[in-house]
Amino acid sequence: MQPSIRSVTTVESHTEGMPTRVVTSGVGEIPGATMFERRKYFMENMDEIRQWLMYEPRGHSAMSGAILQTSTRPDADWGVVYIEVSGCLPMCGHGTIGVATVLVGKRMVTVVEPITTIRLDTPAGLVVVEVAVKDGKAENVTIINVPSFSLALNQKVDVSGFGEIIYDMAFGGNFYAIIPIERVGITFERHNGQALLNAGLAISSAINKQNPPVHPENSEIAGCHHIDFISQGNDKFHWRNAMAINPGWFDRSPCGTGTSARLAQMAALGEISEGDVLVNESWIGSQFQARIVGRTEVGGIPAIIPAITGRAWIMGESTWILDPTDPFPSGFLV
Ligand code: PYC
Repeated sequence: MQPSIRSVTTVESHTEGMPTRVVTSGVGEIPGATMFERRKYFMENMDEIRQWLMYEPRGHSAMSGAILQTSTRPDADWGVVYIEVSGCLPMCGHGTIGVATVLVGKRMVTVVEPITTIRLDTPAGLVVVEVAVKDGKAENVTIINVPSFSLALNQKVDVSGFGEIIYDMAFGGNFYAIIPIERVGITFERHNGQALLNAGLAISSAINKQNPPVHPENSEIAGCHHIDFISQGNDKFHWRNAMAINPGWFDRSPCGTGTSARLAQMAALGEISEGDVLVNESWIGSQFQARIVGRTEVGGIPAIIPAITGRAWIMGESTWILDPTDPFPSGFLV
């Protein structure tokens, strides 16, 4: 084997089509007293590891992953720092479903049938995950996500090339601008992908200049990099979404934090309540189911506790090395 200046092991999974490269060893304990601090330290001092694992030629323009950490809190089993091509999200739903499936599949938690409960220390707070297990295998995963809320309804933004666009801003672990797709004059069809991504980038850039959202309890969570173009499916609880994410890719999964934000927005509009199930479908047609399992408040704003259910599959395992002569130690994006 050639000489290596770095080596990490990963378990490769996908959640309803969206990859989660789960880093199981080689990064070590990231400094920080909380997972939010560890995420910050990682972004400021170790970002070359994210670029190395997410960008080409080891990843691709829609790559995503999660670094397993020891927990910083006594009530959690594992800690997680989420990584993706765009940076490090405070919380990632599809990533959490991938992590839980890997923890069960690799027996990194005590596996109990029919339900294995895993408590994860994430940068956005404690996330409890219930894994339905049959014959030792994870069949589906339900995330009890962080409190999610509608920050503002009927906001107006002036977007170059589109004029005034009306959107709702909601939080589900990240901020999401929710926009019925017809408002940008584009239909929900695969050949319109690039046009939707361009619209999403123009809208998020305009929102971040004119009316950037700020989390009411943590001003370090700010800005909107996810535009959720929605289109009704078969009935009022079945929706399709094209989730356009900076710098220009679609979530292949229905987006766990985006589905949580959408559930919070629907709750604020009185369109859904306890007992109803939202079926949220991704750009590639895969689905999450979402339910309201509690109510609370965040910084004085009414919030819901969302439960998001989806499936993930383990695809393989890798050992990544970095040859000192490799001309692309931080990868590249084209
Ligand atoms: O599932 O929360 C999610 C997510 C965020 C970005 C990509 N996936």
